[in-house]
Amino acid sequence: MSLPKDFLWGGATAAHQFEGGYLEDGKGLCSGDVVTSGDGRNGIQRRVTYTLPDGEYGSQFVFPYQDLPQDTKLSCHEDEFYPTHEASDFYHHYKEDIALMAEMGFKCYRMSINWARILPHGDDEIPNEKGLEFYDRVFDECLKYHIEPVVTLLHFETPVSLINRYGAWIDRRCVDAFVKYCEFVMKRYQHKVKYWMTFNEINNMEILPLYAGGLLKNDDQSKATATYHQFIASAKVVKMAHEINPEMKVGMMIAYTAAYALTCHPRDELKLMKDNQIRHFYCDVQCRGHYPQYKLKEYQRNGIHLPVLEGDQQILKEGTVDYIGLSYYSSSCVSDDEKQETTSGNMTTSIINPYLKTSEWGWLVDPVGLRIALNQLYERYELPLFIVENGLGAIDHMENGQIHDTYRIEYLKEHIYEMKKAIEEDGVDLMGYTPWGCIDVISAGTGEMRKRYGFVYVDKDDSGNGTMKRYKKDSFYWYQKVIQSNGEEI
Ligand code: P53
Repeated sequence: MSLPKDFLWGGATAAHQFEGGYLEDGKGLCSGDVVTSGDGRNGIQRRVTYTLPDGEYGSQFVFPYQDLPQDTKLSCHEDEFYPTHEASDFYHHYKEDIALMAEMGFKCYRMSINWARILPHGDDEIPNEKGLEFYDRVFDECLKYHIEPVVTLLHFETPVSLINRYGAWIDRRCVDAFVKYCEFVMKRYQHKVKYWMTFNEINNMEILPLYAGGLLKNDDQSKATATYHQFIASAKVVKMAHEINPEMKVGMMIAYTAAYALTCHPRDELKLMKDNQIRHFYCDVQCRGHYPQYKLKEYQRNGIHLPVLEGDQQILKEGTVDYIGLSYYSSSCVSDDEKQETTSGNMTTSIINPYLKTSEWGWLVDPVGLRIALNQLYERYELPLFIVENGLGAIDHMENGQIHDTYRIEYLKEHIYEMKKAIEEDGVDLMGYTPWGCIDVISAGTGEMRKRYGFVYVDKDDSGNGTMKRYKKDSFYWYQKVIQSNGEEI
């Protein structure tokens, strides 16, 4: 048995973590541009920076997140270092980078369009032609090598102007702005891009409301409202995409983990059931087209109201997604016993699983969990799946221009092995596999450069120093063989 011939091997990045050129050619600020570094150690997390009405400047942790002061305006400050401003400078290296992807044999490249590059204020009447031209050049370069672009429409990049004017996704106007932005790019690129995803890790609204929804608040009502608006926006975009060009496929995207109960105690199992509901809620709405009962009951219990307008039910129903994109890095373990010790990699917290090792950043490593995750999603929704992120964030050491990243090869090899089992033995319909940060990018969780995922090393450090030169790691040659053999040689 082997993988389908058209299996989409590739790699993934996001605009704000990879492109740099943060104000170039008319781009506006996005939420990813106003966040500093912070590796989570010594209690220092990434901070979002802002200005108060009296001109005072302040900052606050992105995680754990708290409501920002009233009338805050997000802004950059000259004394701070913002790692995404230059990032890996794909903006000026795209030809070289796409050539490297082609050399590895990529069939697809998952990337995001930065909304504020197209509409600097998020809702401009006329799109920024220079921004549109940049992505034309990127897509043309991909297509030259027969690399299929896979585009995320919003990957933690809500325009700051929308946040400052009306709180972004908390306001229905953001739905209209997003749909308009999508109309511009989908019409423009319909003959270049077939695969789209609406919101990256839509479920990150739970823990990272600034990233996921451009929210300045962290209360449950705000998050429920913003999520509702994103569901409506996504559904509208799916329908619109099919009208613009029926060939286009639009997926949702979720951060997925296989979750386990620590023991077979019924209370642990119940905890697991609830934990899975938190996760599946997003897929339930986007794949089935309506809110599940358990969520409506929860909202009712907690006095949360959804900003429903007439016709919304129909919109959700008509805009179910074509496929499910997922990120998978680790599994998690739950227990009803609150005294259980947790592993707290930044932003992913789990009860320690005695059978699993953790990465240097505290993320549980669990390849079998990937097979379980794929089966869970496929059984539940029977929609094609697409692993659009997976990988190991690790520190690489360069010796004489070489990087021997055996740990990364090991991680990916084990995950690909389980992924193949899910396809070949369990019959999961999987469209493709795009490991995260295929060329080193800035970490979303920490803003670090040294938390690297790539097959290609970018010479740059956490303070922004370096030549930006690209070096092929050992994993580059390994992945090249994997793709060449369509997953037979891992
Ligand atoms: P980093 C956790 C925290 C932040 C973003 O993460 C995350 C996750 C994992 O679910 O999601 C994705 O860079 C995200 C990417 C991100 C990647 O995980 O903190 O879609 O933007 O870079 C890896 O190691």
